[in-house]
Amino acid sequence: MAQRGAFIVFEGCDRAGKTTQCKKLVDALNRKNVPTEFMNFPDRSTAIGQIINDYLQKKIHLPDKAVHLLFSANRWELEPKLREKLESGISLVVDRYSYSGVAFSAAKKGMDLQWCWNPEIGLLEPDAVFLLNLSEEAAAMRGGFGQERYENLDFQKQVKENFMAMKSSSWKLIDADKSLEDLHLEIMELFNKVYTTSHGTPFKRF
Ligand code: DGP
Ligand code: NA
Ligand code: NA
Repeated sequence: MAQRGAFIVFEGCDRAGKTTQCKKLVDALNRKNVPTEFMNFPDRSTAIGQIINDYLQKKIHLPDKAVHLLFSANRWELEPKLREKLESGISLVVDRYSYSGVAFSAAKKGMDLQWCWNPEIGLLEPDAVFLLNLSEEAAAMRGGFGQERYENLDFQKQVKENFMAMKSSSWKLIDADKSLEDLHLEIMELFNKVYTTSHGTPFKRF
């Protein structure tokens, strides 16, 4: 049986460069013959994901708790696919996961971390979480927010605090205020450490 793939989650506030770095990591690993796939949450392509998309684009309104459970259901509906890929030896680089779920939902009034965490219990746990951290000043220099729900400064500050409150020893806090290439190299090194720990051998020799 193939050795299980590594499962890496990227988290962070909006505009930290997560999606770009996820895709660069996936490409680099595939070039080094580490079979790797990109996934992202919310996955807007499913029926549940389409409701989430309408909610984020402010086309519909939903109560906070209901929408939190939809985001969570979106992760659960893809859980069999994640499991299957990891078990077949494919590594996964995932752009947002349960931690975004909890950090964003708990930033709302009347929602707390524990309530938000409950529907996430039992989902596959990543080998590592890479938290891309960008100061407000550096983020502001990257241009304005988009038009989607949650894309405002006060909300994002609360989200960042929530990420910090959830952080555990398997999280790598990464300063995202550097060039694309420098950030990519740092992430490759970190991935190599995680891969070596879970697989016993590095994926590349130095
Ligand atoms: P993205 O497509 O990565 O830009 O994510 C869409 C937005 O949804 C982003 O602001 C983060 C937020 N988000 C991601 N997962 C969850 C979740 O489970 N719950 C809530 N409330 N928001 C989430
Ligand atoms: Na966004
Ligand atoms: Na709250």
